[in-house]
Amino acid sequence: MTFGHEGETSWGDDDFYQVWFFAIPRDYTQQFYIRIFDPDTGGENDEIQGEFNTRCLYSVYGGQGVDPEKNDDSKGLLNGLNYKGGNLLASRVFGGEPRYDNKYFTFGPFNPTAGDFNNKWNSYMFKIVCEGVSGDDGNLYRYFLSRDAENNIPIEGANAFTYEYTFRMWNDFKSVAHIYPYVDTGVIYIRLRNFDWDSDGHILVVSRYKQGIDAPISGEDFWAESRIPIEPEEVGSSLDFQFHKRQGELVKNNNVVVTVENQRGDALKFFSSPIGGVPVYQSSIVIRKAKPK
Ligand SMILES: [Ca+2]
Ligand SMILES: [Ca+2]
Ligand SMILES: [Ca+2]
Ligand SMILES: [Ca+2]
Repeated sequence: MTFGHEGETSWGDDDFYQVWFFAIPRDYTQQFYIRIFDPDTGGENDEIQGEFNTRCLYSVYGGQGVDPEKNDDSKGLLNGLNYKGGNLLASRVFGGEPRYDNKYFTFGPFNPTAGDFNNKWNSYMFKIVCEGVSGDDGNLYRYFLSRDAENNIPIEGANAFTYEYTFRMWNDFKSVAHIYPYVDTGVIYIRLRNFDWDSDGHILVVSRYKQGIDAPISGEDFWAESRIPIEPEEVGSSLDFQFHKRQGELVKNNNVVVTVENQRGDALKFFSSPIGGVPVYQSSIVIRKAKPK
């Protein structure tokens, strides 16, 4: 979710832009595409304020300056820093465009080697920025990193991550939203920050070690922050952050922002398919003595 920058942060977007990264594994040597579902602001899915007058600029970057591990500014966490590091490979502005309403637009093809190579991940890094350059409405959209221009065909071993995720909660009571941050070696605790949660339910942190820790949520137009300790048993696995809606009166179109960092300030990557599967709490094994006969 990204709002036009003339919007109000109380609608759930703290900074009116969003940065996402794609990591393409080195062994993938074909071209690829970045597909955007409902890139326009208008018609289906989007959130009107007054009349639809929002334009969003999407920009794709490759080359040096993209990799957030080498260029801290690239993360897009702090306003005013140059989060546009890298070479501009493609860009397009969308206003209200019925042609792309509730449909896909495709950027590309791109060559993997046009990315910023990261040795640790053995991957080429790309970045896409969506900015609400005018207007005040909310733009809901979805990215798909694809092998194909016309269909969503995933690239094996690729992933996407962000340092600050702005999204809309479900518009029903039952559905639970999840993110699955991966806990790498060396993590002692994580810092969860959330913005404009509108006191909508609760955040539950589940792992194979945690049965469910409640994290504080924010209300209207402010950040809440908490520290969650990480146990050695959780290193090398994914956490499950569950976003449960408040029951009773439905909080509609609840747009929120969430960030998760480790104790060094490095963001944890959110995987759409958690590594090692969705974590399941393992209750301690009860060792029973054999019954005396
Ligand atoms: Ca739309
Ligand atoms: Ca408007
Ligand atoms: Ca949209
Ligand atoms: Ca909100």
